[in-house]
Amino acid sequence: MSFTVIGAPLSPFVRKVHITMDLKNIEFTMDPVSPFALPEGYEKINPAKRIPVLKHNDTYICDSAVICRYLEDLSPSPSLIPVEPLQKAQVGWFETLADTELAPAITFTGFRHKVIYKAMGTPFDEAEIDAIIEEKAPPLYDYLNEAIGSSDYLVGDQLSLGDIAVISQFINASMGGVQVDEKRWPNLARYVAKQFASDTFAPRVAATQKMVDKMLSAAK
Ligand SMILES: N[C@@H](CCC(=O)N[C@@H](CS)C(=O)NCC(=O)O)C(=O)O
Repeated sequence: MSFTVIGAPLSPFVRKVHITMDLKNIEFTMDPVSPFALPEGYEKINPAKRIPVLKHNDTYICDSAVICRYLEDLSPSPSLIPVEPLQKAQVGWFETLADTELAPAITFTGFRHKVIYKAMGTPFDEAEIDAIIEEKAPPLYDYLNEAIGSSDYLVGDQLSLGDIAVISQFINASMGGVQVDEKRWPNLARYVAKQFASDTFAPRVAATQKMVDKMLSAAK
């Protein structure tokens, strides 16, 4: 079986797939593709023109959520999606919340503009971006703060795809200076800090920081 992950390692959606594959001990090669410079004909692989895409032998599978479910079916251990229906639905919901709400609120703002556009020299209005984060992030933080409570995991008592999706967005956002105020959202701030320091995420945080530092210093 041959697996290739097509995408940029800085993408939180690509990171979700990498973490899933690493936890499941599935070997893969990387085909680096920037979402800002897609190769000609990429729409034939993914008409949504997004990364990641997983190439499994000769077949392309699009969308990180679909890819991670495929990997879970192929290699169920360790389980990242519970079998119990309610927990499975909750994991799916936290993943959807991360991918479709947290991403535009904190990653496509805090990371894309304050890191990528800065590095590319693309002009943007920093105050406008801060205003979007200020408007969109707090209701999501309120919800997540309540959901996590005093637990270390969003669902049950073990790491799931829900945590991987949520923390992946926070990793990118943190690179753009987006922080969770620990006075306002103490549970969420504790959870994010603890996950950032965990064996699963600490190497990703360090690797992402290194890539970001390199990009920003090359742009100076
Ligand atoms: N739902 C997709 C979202 C992937 C996504 O938005 N990826 C970004 C990069 S982080 C992208 O490809 N953006 C290209 C664009 O916005 O045109 C998934 O989970 O794979």
